[in-house]
Amino acid sequence: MNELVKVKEVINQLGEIHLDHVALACESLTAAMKIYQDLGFIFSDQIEEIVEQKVKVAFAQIDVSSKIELLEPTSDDSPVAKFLQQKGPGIHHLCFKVPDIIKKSQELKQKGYQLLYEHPKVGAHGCLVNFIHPKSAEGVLIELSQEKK
Ligand code: CMX
Repeated sequence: MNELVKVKEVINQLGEIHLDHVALACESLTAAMKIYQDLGFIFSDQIEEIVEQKVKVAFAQIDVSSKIELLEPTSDDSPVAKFLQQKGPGIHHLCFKVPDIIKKSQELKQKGYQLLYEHPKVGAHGCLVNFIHPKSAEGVLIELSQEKK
């Protein structure tokens, strides 16, 4: 089987959901960025503030569709500040890109998952986002994100 056929087979198995980013909570974006820059990753020039989530974020592409997102809290009552106090820096959440966040949230609610928001909110890059509470996902905070249209 040649490489192109293998790649097409994998793409067919992926369906309509894929990993968008792995988010890492840190005390300082600058210090955390250095680690991944030393590994060879390149961050987009822009550090974005997501006012709604009380964080500053920096992204580096890790493959054709996925990124690392570094998260630094902008205030003491940010969910990321609370996470850092409880657990220290480390992996904070996984984010999966979905084509229709309202449809996906409804499906998941019907299956008994606890979604954080009744309606999606605006996240990084203007995407619509919602989260599955870690208590209903085996201890992992899962973000769902839909590209802005
Ligand atoms: N991953 C795994 N477990 C987590 C967690 C995380 N990121 N955040 C909290 N928890 C755990 C806590 O350790 C705690 O566990 P125990 O009860 O066993 O001690 C439990 O979940 C409850 O945590 P809490 O902080 O006391 O509870 P809250 O309900 O106040 O907050 C959460 C948890 C997930 C609702 C809150 O962090 C939140 O709203 N997160 C979503 C928003 C967010 O994280 N925004 C930043 C990302 C921005 C972006 O990328 O767009």
